[in-house]
Amino acid sequence: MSNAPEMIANLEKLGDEFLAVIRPLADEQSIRAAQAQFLGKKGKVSELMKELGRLPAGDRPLVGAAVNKVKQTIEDQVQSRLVELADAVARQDLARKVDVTLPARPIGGGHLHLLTQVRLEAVQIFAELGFVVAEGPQIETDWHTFEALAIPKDHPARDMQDTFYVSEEIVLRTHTSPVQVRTMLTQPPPIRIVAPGHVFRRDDDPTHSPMFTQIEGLAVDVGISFADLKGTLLHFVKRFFQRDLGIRLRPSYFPFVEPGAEVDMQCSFCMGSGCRVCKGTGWVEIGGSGMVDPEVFGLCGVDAEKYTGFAFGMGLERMAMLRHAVNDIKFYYEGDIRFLEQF
Ligand code: 2U9
Repeated sequence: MSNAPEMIANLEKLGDEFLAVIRPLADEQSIRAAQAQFLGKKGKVSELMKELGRLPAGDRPLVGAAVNKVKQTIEDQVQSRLVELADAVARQDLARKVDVTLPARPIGGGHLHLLTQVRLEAVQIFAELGFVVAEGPQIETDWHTFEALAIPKDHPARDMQDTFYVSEEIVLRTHTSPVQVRTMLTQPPPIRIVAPGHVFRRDDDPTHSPMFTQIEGLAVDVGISFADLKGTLLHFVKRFFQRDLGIRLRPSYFPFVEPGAEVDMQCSFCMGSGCRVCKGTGWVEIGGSGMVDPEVFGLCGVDAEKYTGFAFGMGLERMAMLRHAVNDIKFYYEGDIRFLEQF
């Protein structure tokens, strides 16, 4: 049968013992193991505490206080030993020699996506000619997308663009033309706008994607002529490709322009002498254009007796393909860094 002074002496001895045990330990894991050996459920302190119940009630507070004291001592020692160890590691780190003459590791900076670069450049070139950017919704009404451009529901031109329908009256825009429609409906001429943005068509092959990026332009004023259209497009091509390339306008049909023309430019790869890219012809197609059909003016609230206007459209993926020899449209959207970081 233990007595209080004996137990208190044993507890103090345990404190000293712990100190001796952890002094040589040099890592957190073994320090924690030693801590468990003394303070754990089956630890040495707990074993001693079992005898607490056999003491006369009057002695228990005194011994209880001694138990708390030794527990506290052990905790404090664990804490201070861990701090010592951390300090030692930090000192070792600081003592490491650093060769300040070594070249720095390169920091991989990001940059704008190729299509964003091309869009901003195109917008910049048209801005220099007095065009401002106009934007509109990608989910559009059938009316703004087709009807206002003189393409009624039974018109064969609807088959030219396979449309994603949200409902009977709501579509994903197949071109950015509804932006021009909305502009004409809300602001009087003179109008000079470019509408860059995503468009959607049910298409998917190496040169077509169900979503792609267009830039369309519209100029409406008194006395706008086909020559203004050609001058605008010629300036754009020369600036965008940074070469003295010619363009030609080939008669073609689009329901919203009259006359309409497909736009070709001299091949920027062979400068017009004929190569694989232009299939030996010296010319590549870059878009479509024309004079706004008076019927469209009527539908969009513009006085066709007073005003004339030209419009054009280009695919930005195609422009970037022609400038950088990209041969598959999917590269733009896959997010493969090996492709993207080349531009
Ligand atoms: C309004 C009036 C006229 C825009 C035009 C084209 C011809 C054209 C294609 C080029 C390549 C689309 O991205 S593409 O597939 N565009 O051929 N676009 S005229 O004419 C308009 C637009 C709006 C109110």
